[in-house]
Amino acid sequence: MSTDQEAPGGRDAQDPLEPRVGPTPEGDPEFHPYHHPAAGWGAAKSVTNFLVREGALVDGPRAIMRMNHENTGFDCPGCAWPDDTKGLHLDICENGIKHVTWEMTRKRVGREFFAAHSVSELAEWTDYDLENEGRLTEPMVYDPESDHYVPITWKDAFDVVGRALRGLDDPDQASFYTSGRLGNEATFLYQLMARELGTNNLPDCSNMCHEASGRALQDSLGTGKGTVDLKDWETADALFIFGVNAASNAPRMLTALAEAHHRGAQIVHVNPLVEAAATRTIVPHDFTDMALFKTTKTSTLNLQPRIGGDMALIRGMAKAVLERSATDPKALDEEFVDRHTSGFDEYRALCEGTPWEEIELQSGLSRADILKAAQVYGEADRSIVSWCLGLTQHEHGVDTVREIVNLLLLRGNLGREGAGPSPVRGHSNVQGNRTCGIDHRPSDAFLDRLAEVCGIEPPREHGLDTVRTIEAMQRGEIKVFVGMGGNFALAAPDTPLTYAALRTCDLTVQVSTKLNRSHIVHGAQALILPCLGRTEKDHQRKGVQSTSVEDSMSMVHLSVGMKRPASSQLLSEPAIVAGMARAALPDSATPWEWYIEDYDRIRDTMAKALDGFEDFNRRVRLPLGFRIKQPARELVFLTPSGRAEFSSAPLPDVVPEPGMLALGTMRSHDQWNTTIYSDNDRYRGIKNLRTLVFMNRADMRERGIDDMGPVDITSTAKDGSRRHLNGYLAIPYDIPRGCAAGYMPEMNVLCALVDYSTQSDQPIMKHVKVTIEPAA
Ligand SMILES: Nc1nc2c(c(=O)[nH]1)N[C@H]1C(S)=C(S)[C@@H](COP(=O)(O)OP(=O)(O)OC[C@H]3O[C@@H](n4cnc5c(=O)[nH]c(N)nc54)[C@H](O)[C@@H]3O)O[C@H]1N2
Ligand SMILES: Nc1nc2c(c(=O)[nH]1)N[C@H]1C(S)=C(S)[C@@H](COP(=O)(O)OP(=O)(O)OC[C@H]3O[C@@H](n4cnc5c(=O)[nH]c(N)nc54)[C@H](O)[C@@H]3O)O[C@H]1N2
Ligand SMILES: [Mo]
Repeated sequence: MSTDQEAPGGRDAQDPLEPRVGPTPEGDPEFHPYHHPAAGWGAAKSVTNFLVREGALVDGPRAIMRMNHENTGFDCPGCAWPDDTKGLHLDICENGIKHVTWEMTRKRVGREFFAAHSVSELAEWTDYDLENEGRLTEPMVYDPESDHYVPITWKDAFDVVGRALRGLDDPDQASFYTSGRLGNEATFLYQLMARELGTNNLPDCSNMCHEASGRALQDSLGTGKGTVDLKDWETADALFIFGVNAASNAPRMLTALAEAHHRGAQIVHVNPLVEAAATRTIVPHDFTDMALFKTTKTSTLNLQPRIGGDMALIRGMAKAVLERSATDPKALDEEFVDRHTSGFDEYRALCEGTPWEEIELQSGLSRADILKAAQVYGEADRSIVSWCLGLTQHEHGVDTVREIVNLLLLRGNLGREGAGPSPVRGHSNVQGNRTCGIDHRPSDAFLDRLAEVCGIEPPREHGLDTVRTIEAMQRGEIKVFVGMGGNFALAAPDTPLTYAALRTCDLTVQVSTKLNRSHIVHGAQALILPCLGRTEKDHQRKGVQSTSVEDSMSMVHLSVGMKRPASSQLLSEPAIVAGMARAALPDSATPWEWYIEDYDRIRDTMAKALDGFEDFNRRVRLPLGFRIKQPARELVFLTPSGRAEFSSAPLPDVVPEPGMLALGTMRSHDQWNTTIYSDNDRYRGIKNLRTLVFMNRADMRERGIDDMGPVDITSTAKDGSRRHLNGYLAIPYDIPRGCAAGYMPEMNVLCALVDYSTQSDQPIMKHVKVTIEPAA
């Protein structure tokens, strides 16, 4: 890989030419289109192989039975889909099991490992091999003399952090990253520490994920979250699923889709790729279905827009509703629109003024197809629209989500059973992180209350998000970077530039469970602080502690670890935050140590400081926990007009320029973000290959590219700079012309840091402008 325009700060000789992420292939690359249902026996086989590989055949199944059990088990860290409320199913899936097993592995990375391998040597390893070494067992510090990580005591490690933070000229020289699996209690303490120090520099994985959804829903409805819950999913007449690969990334949604199909609901999938969840499934945990190979359809209509074409499709659906309302008084819910919304006239004029030709061109769909979707919507009494990254990681992510709300408002699909917006969040507690204060743009109301309850003076200036943190590092303005989970180096865009940025720091601290790239790409000083995983027992002075998490549908419940920790030296995440905070803020009046003795005490403070957390300790112990109140669900809109706001944004031009393609970066079935389980992608028919690009066969022919032939990919950024990936294999796939797709995190090399959305500041990871040519 090379960039014509060198990344500022230069590149270190020890960086491999391009990130080598996946495992060394076990055989030749294969591609055989997949024709089986999602989940079922393929999933069962894949799980068994995984349990064997991780040596977890004994503990694994026992732990899995305790997953997602109302308040007596641990919350599956695999995704943010809510738990089954009826308790009818064993509420688990293939990828959840893999994720948990990955944490419970018997493999360990101890001091002997670090003594045997220098950091320069580890830099040559693949990311798969790094993580595959197993669980971290004790705190380690980087020793520049020997280029090895060496053991350090917890006390000394906290002193290193404390000294670095105390020595800053300005607290804004520190940046505190969070990856969305951190429990609510640790989250609250973490943001408290940052704000007590005096900074709102709290970037998080949301900045790359659903920032657009939060901002859009906040602007439209005054509530930055979805308004529906699982019961609504069970009563909707129509479900519209945009831009999510549910069979891989939210597999428990398959159950909801199968149930919806059973009761005759309409299910419309909108995705440039027809993903496995858009066909049929064997309900993953329904053993009768499994035994009988009984499959259930999970779709009634599939639409394949061009990449970025969703907003035009939704505009077309809205236009059709309005056209129909001329003859059908029930097409539009005028009473709802009059009573609860603002901006309708302008929006109606916009829809009427947008010609069908433009809608067809920008969506890549025919008018007839758009009308099919509009008909489903028009005939359903109750509709839910759900979406994930296929909609958010675009320049116009905010506008598209607001367009969804526009469509819902037209027919009063809000504030009643079976209807509303339903974003599918990513990390298992990413929504809880935001609720509990991980926000680089906190509201004054939030800060006022924090100040009053916690007796601190929080800074008022907005802080840095993920992209802005990397930019500030490039300018040498960030001295200390703390990663509370996650793998910042590999997850962020513009890989070589992010590496160089991290290396400008005086100190990088990574709180992690497994070895990853962010330990190898580090600042002048570097710490690895190993923590308990969610499956593990957290013993503190007052006994075994539990933490709380919030799912995609705003349910907050407890998660209790049940396994013996991977090492006796691990600390819990709340304890690590408290340790760093005490070292950095020796005179702090916050009772850090007292909080850690009993997390109920943290929850008591949270109950006072956070909206919707009244009586937290009692309510979180209710059988299914509790639901955070959603004002918009009650038709209370905390917007300037006090009403739900229609937005009237022009359609973006998403048609690729001649010769260019729009490339979406996405996950394979066998990976969890930067964690790669294998180089197979079962549902897309891929074996032994990650360095690939899915293309339309006509686009391949036009460029003289053979099936599975090697290609060079070049992206062009806003500022004209180019980035390359060479020698990828082109897979002929059912994807619209002008579109291409491939895997993150490898393809982050193609995502320029400057290419972030001006609406959400999210990196534009689903619409990279590329050319693809046969390999030179
Ligand atoms: N097993 C597993 N589960 C996970 C994760 C994981 O890596 N592995 N990651 C978790 C996280 S953090 C997140 S955020 C979620 C991510 O869940 P997803 O959003 O499903 O993630 P992606 O794989 O990025 O895939 C997005 C989908 O968007 C489609 N797409 C691309 N461009 C467009 C477009 O312009 N329009 C439309 N309509 N669709 C488009 C792609 O074809 C793909 O199906 O999953 C979470 N759950
Ligand atoms: N090109 C491209 N890039 C993307 C995306 C994309 O679609 N395309 N998606 C973006 C999205 S949606 C996201 S969310 C980010 C993901 O970004 P991150 O959340 O930063 O990355 P992960 O891969 O989820 O982090 C994995 C690491 O988390 C650590 N870990 C695991 N469990 C625990 C735990 O319990 N506690 C702690 N402290 N650490 C733990 C392990 O050490 C593991 O190596 O990537 C983003 N990057
Ligand atoms: Mo995410």
